[in-house]
Amino acid sequence: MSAQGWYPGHMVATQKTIRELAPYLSAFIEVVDARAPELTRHRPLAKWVGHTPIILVLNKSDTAEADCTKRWLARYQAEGIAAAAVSAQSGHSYRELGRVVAATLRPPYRLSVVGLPNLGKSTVLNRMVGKNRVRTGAKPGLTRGPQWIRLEGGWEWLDLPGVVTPSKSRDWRLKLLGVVPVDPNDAEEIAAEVWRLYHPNAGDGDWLQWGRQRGYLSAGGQVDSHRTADALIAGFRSARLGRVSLEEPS
Ligand SMILES: Nc1nc2c(ncn2[C@@H]2O[C@H](COP(=O)(O)OP(=O)(O)O)[C@@H](O)[C@H]2O)c(=O)[nH]1
Ligand SMILES: [Mg+2]
Repeated sequence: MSAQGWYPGHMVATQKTIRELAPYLSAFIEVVDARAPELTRHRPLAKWVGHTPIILVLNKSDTAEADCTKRWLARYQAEGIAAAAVSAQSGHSYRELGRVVAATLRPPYRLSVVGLPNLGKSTVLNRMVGKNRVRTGAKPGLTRGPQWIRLEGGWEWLDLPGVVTPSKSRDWRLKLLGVVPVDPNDAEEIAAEVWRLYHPNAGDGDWLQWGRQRGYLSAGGQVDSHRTADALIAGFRSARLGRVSLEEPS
């Protein structure tokens, strides 16, 4: 099968849009997950954007190990990559992104948010532009195209439609992070991995005990492994089980 044979049509469209818009933008804001910033980067983006810089936003930092996130930022700084750690959902430190942009670029700041699914692109954009902002540039017939949101101080945000999809979609960590859907058949395997994140020396079925203790039982009094797996995955995602990073800077 040719490389184009399986390449999703909407990705071709997104790639085309990004390539065409790049010359008009000051930078792309690439949203990644602070728990796995390299794994959740979209590798082909660097090729698509040409000379337009990419600023990394390590979002969901409220769920990552704070020290690990600091090490990532130090590493990006050492590599000359502009990066900010934020939590767009809580609003914590989202101004950091504005500081990094202002330190890196000159106004007007023409920016667009890109990244893999579910990393918080819309949440970041809403945080930066204010939730109820009227979208300028919305004209009848153009509502599905890219829309500029213009703010004071030379800030211009392009609400770019279309998502990019990951190429490494079999990685269980991308499923756990919600970038790739969790197949119900995979949930238990992922749950066992989640348990090991918090209990490195755990045995294979130990995660099921957690479900038993919480009363996740099926009709026969057996532990309900599906429900337990879902609860572990949800507990990781919300960091209710604790803040854990999945990737360390090497
Ligand atoms: N814990 C946490 N969750 C977030 C954060 N930002 C976004 N989310 C959640 O991540 C999910 C995906 O967010 P969304 O903005 O729709 O992602 P998009 O697909 O990249 O546009 C939603 O459930 C958000 O509430 C964050 O900083 N921390
Ligand atoms: Mg979105």
